[in-house]
Amino acid sequence: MIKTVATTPYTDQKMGTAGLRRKSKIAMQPNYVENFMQSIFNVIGDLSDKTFLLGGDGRFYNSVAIQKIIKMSAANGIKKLVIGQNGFISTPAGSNIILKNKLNGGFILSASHNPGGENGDFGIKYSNETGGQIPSSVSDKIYQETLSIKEYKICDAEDVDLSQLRTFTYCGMEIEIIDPVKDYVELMQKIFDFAAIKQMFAKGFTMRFDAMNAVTGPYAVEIFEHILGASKGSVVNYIPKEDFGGLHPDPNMVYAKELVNFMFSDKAADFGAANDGDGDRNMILGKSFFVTPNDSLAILTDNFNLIPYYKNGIYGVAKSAATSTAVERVAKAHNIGYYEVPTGWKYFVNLMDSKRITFCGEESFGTGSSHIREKDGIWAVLFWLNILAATGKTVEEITTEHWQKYGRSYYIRFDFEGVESAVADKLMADLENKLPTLNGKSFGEFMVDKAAPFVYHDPVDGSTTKNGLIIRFTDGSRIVYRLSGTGSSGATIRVYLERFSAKDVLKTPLDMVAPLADIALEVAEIPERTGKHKADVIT
Ligand code: VG1
Ligand code: CO
Repeated sequence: MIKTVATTPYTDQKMGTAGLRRKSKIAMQPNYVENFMQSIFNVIGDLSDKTFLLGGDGRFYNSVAIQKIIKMSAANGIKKLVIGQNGFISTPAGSNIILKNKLNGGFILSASHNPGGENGDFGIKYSNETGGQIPSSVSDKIYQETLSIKEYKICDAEDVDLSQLRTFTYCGMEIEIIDPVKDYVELMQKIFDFAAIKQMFAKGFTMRFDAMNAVTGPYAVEIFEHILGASKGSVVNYIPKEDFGGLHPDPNMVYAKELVNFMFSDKAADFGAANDGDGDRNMILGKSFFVTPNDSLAILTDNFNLIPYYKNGIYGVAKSAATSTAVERVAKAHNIGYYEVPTGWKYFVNLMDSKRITFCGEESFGTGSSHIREKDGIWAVLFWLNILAATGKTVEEITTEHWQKYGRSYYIRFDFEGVESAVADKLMADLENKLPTLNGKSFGEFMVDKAAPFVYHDPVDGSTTKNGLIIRFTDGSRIVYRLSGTGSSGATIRVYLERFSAKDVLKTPLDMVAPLADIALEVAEIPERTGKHKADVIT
């Protein structure tokens, strides 16, 4: 039943910040998924003793791709696949399964926060035995392999029925179909004080969780409504849909509009939250109040001792370079380790494995801890609920008290989307060359302290990664520039603006960073080079 099929390479199968992401129509080309998967298998080598996890966020084309991957896994001699029922598993739940069952890795079919559907994006994230996504050294090898691939192996058999929980043999390979929710729920129950949260709901606390028609719906209904007792209907958009019901499943102020409008209306719940397509991102809202992911990371870290699982102490905390410095002040106050890494969760994995950090986060609505090796949307929501239950305070009170104690890093991200790749690359290259000339220069009240590329030396594997350009000012303000690595066409220039204020903590972020925005656009010549005078997305 095993066939060897001749193929020719695609030249665009390089993984980005988190796996391979392409327009669905690109991924649907003949042998596209097959070439990519065979390249991974070739790089791994002997597969006869390997067990992998397989699942996804349920987006368009997953149901086709998953059957291809099952048949190829069998043909390539993989020992066993553990598959989420109906092909579903969230990215954090998948990481937990890999770690808990000591699997050799896993494949999550998701383009994460990117829109889905035939005209949206498809993606594959590849994790290894750490439970986290592979380092660039491995993805580089896979990319090289995709450029010379000549054939792939596939088992010529019927599609597998993924709807029943069972273990069976298929084409000589063992398959176990698992409940994607159960183990994840058990993990959350080990970490948080479910009894306290349940009591808070019993007293009338209200929440709205927007699953954005993506993978977290079943997890959220089970945890928030069934177990914790949030009233029925607290979880909205909870049925995963192939095109996410047309939503852009990116939980932020722009794309989670329905939730934001509700939470800023007079009908608002006490607490609001949303997750992204594959369940690793989170947005936190109070009544007419938004918590930036930067502040959220700082607040969670500051309150670790309220959570049963962390109350004996935490090793340290890390953030991506583009994330605000709010958590740095918390790390100093608690005298714990503090690290700054390039954008992408894979850079946190070594720090967690070597017990340098417990918490980590990114400005892009990602927060997590060493309970797994991916960011974790529902974990962050439960952490907030646990803080609210333990303190009896509101989201707004927790956050403003935090600012009063530590000062506030006003923070805004500008995205300039759909820029021609050559234009974006040149802009970044020219800006990098210009950086040394900016040192000591003044722009109005802001004086440049240091302008340099961000270079990370991994303390565990010794690798060096360069990602982004940073202009730091003498007052602690920062401008960070980098190109997105998750888009499926063209380039997105991200400009991250941060301004610190020790005392003045109740101003409007956009007003506070406005002078930095002017400097950022001017220095990089964004309007002249891209024709854009305004960002396409402001978060
Ligand atoms: C973006 C975010 C980054 C995040 C990545 C994956 O990458 O900025 O912080 O880790 O998406 O998130 P980029 O290269 O486009 O800036 V997910 O939820 O899409 O896996
Ligand atoms: Co995601």
